[in-house]
Amino acid sequence: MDMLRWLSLVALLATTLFSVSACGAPPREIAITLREFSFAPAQVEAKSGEKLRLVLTNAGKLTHTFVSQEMKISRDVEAGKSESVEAIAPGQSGDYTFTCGVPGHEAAGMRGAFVVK
Ligand SMILES: [Cu+2]
Repeated sequence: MDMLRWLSLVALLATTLFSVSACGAPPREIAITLREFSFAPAQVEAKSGEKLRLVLTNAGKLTHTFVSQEMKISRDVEAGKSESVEAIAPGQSGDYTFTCGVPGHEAAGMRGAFVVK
């Protein structure tokens, strides 16, 4: 086999392997810290339909929750603990609010948004 043919075969193989691995791509990890009374970051950018893994860490002294109706997430996070939750970003661009569901916490500032592009 001549060199050119061999190189094109290698290129084809590399392309195939790349597309297979891209298809099973792991979710993008986003760390969000919860405390009295905020989310940090309060704005999270995502692409429509993007696979995400949210790592929610409660750095506060009270239990907090992470609630997103559109992304079907409702997770309690005890003080000092971390919770990991997988989700798919909405298919349509826009701002999607997330909040803490503990009474009074949203009003105190525990509110943020996914900004989907
Ligand atoms: Cu809270």
